[in-house]
Amino acid sequence: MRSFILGTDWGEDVDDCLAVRILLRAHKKGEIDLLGVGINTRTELSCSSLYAFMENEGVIVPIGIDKTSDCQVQNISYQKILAPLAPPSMTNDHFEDAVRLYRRLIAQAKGKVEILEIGFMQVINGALMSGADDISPKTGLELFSEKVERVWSMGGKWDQQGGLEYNYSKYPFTREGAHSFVKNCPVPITFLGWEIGSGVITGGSASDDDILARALIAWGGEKGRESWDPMLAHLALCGSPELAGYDCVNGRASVDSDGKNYFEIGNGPHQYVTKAKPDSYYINEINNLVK
Ligand SMILES: [Ca+2]
Repeated sequence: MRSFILGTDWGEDVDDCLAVRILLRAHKKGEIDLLGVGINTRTELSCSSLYAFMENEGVIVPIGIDKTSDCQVQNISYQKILAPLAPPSMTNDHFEDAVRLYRRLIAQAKGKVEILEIGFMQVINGALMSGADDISPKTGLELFSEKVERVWSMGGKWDQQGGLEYNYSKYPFTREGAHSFVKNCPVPITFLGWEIGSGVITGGSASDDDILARALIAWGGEKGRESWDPMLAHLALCGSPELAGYDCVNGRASVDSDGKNYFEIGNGPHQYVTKAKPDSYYINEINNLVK
């Protein structure tokens, strides 16, 4: 069975809720092993709201959080709805540091691990650049080389050289994380860029008593939300661009220190996807996975 770790900027945008649901459901059905979820943003309600969302899905997996993240989440509306459903007095302090979680899950995995990133890159980069510690005598680079099969990243804007996208450019620490990770990662990365999910609206068909609908409404997405993150989850679960309805462009990607992305087509460890089907195809696929 394929094993996954998920990194999310939980709380920033509501499309993360759709992606988390898709992965939790696949885990619950025994289709994948979701080893854990690392949160790369930080509010007082981060971990408790994610825990409550998992509990509502009927499956809890380990949660970690970047305890030093200084992002300023503007709209925590769905965290406010979810957090009161968590056990009383649960705080971020009850959860592991996200870089340690990544190291531990990768080191302890029996086989290969795939990592999905639907938010900022400082945690996965922190894990990659980490040194030996009490978890493992191996460096992050050694752990990734030996145990990580592939990274799936929602980020970048690949229909133009110098594209600028939120996850890779929002804050100085996200720019540095994306720049370093794409440069140093020793295993293949598949990118799904901003241009893929833009305008593809999903989630609006969730019934009113569904916690997902309540999260969408709280956030301001009554009719659904653009599908960056659930499209990456769907792509990763399918396991290849072709099976998920995409073509791909192969080569070598880079992200500069300003967060702008570039791509050199040819032989290389990277690929970004382009749509091979009309938007209605992806909308149906994702709505079926989250309804
Ligand atoms: Ca996200």
